[in-house]
Amino acid sequence: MRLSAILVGLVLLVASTAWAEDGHDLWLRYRPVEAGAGYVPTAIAPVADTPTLRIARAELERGLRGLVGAAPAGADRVILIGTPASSPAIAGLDLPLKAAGEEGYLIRSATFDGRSATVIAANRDIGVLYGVFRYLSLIQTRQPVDNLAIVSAPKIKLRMLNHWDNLDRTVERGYAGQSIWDWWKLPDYADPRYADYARANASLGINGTVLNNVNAKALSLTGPWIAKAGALATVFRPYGIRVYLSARFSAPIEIGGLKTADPRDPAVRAFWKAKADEIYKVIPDFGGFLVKANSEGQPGPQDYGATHADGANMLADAVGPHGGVVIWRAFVYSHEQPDDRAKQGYAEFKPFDGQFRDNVVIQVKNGAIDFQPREPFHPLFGAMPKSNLGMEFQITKEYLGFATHLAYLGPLYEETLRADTQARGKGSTVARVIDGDLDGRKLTAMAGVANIGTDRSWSGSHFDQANWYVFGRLAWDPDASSRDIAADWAKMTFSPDPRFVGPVVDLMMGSRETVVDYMTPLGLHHQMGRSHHYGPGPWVAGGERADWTSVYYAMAGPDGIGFDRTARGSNAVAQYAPAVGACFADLRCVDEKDLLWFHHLPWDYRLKSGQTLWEGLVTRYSRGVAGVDAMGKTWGDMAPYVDAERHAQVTAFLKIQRREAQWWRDASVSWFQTFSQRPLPAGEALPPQSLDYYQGLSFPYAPGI
Ligand code: BDP
Repeated sequence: MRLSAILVGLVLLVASTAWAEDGHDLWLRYRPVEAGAGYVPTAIAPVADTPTLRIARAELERGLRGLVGAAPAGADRVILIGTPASSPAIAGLDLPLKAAGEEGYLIRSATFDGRSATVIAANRDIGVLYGVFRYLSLIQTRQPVDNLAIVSAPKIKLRMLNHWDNLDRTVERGYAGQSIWDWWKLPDYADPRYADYARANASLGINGTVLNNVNAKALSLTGPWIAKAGALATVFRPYGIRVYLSARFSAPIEIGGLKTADPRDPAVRAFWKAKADEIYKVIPDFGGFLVKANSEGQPGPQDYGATHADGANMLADAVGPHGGVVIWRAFVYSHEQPDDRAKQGYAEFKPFDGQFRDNVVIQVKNGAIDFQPREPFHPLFGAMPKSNLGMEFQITKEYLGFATHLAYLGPLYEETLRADTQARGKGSTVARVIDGDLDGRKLTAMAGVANIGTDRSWSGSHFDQANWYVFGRLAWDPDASSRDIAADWAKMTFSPDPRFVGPVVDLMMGSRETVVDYMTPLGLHHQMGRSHHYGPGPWVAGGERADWTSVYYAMAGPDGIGFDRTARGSNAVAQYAPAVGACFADLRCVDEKDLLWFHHLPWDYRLKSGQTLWEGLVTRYSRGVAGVDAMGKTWGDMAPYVDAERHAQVTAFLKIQRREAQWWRDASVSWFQTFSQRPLPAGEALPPQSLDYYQGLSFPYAPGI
């Protein structure tokens, strides 16, 4: 009796731990498909023994075993994987592999040795690995695999993560624990997580990673640290991932014993050449340098009266002979410059179009300020046809509620990529600028500021994994639909049950707009708490620089609210193609979602709804709060489809988000009402606390700084 009770207990324990999930498996869970789903066990034909093909084969085996079970001996279906060079069988099929390019793949249904076969072929091993992940994802998302004719190749060449990881393992704007790079134990010990990380990235086609913060330390370029980076590069290599380092521009002074870092100085140039040679000895496929120069106090060429082009080209000449690139950030602005911060990146870079080396990429943030919940696209896109322009998105949610707010960033990325710069006439989308199509550029890039850390879930929350995922998918194909990607992710990460996928994809697709509503509706921006950027801080003023305050951006006063970027104001609209700028400047044309980004308007200005601006603002804040309520309700209904552990975490985080959305609404309404001097619209609740209360809150230990 007692023994059987123990046994039952044990069985229950095993069953529940088998199904408890902590998110560590990401979208690569490979749980068994439902009986009757129509997938059958499949044998894998012998595969050539190269480092990458070994990984591809192991992945295929692992995926198939998990999803459909191991194939019995003599299974009548077989999968062939490889390249024509490594597999005579694949060479014999004479496949049209040209379209797959360097990194793409082809998946075909065929007959082989009288058996029905699936062929996953590529020109290079890495394409085979990408193809294997794609094939498995078809089963994971329950698509038919019997009659396949897929060709896929990435539209963007450098698809990379930027880690803002410091050498002490803190992560700037990181909300998922410590840095996954255990620098202290490197290079001697390579944590198994590094391979898991590479595997997850390879499943998306990400092929580069910048290991350290753009606010870089010169130390990371010294011998011992190059060795550490080298150990990581060794792990990542078979997964097709190259390592890059952020370079501190003043390194020649700090670690080279020079008096200057002037890019025109021969000794400085020699320092960087020698440094590049030293790195390439350890890391022969080193990707290159990422540089933040003359921005937010970082050193740069302008300290010596030289230009961004001088600085970037000097580094490009150092890494160029080794095949490396320099990624030079356009996120530059200075508080000594009185002009609108939104104009400064364009003003500093546009004049140098055509002066950067071929192996330089100018990396431009999606918008002209800084990763806000919503920004119009950056005016540099389309404005530098003779330069390589890359995209920088933020995956970590510095400005969208850290790890605890649910905000799927797919729609944000898609909104930017689909925006029409009209630079070469209609249809000149940002996607076409950065995939090189618009101006025939070959070196193309898309970077995402990573949200990865030591947290078991990698990203600090389950839904934040979707942001890593959608970033990778869009870097492969910037024209893909964020809704389709959300559906794939939800099926793979949680459940393919349509009763789950439908509501959850809708929830995800609306989530970012909900955050915009309760934080910064109608084109408001930069209204968060000072320095840590946590919570509302529309009153933030004074301090070391005006362009780090909220009042600089909202310009609220008794006369109204919003930043006038028309010709009457800063004239930032003039940095866009004429038709685009004219629309932004015209109240009849500009989308209301960008209204206060471009216009300063009276509180009684009439919105399209007929409400006054003040009423519209308040109702949008409240709509945001209601949006979180609705997400909570939907998620509650999803309990039958999700394991208890992950369901509980998402539920708890949604409660935090609900409370903080209310706080954003109440604090913002209280503050702006001091200027509008108008009552709240009928039915709107008064903020429960005084403005003093909201202003008095302080968060010295908020994460991410
Ligand atoms: C801002 C962050 C800051 C970064 C900076 C950058 O607040 O921590 O260093 O961007 O991109 O968003 O360089």
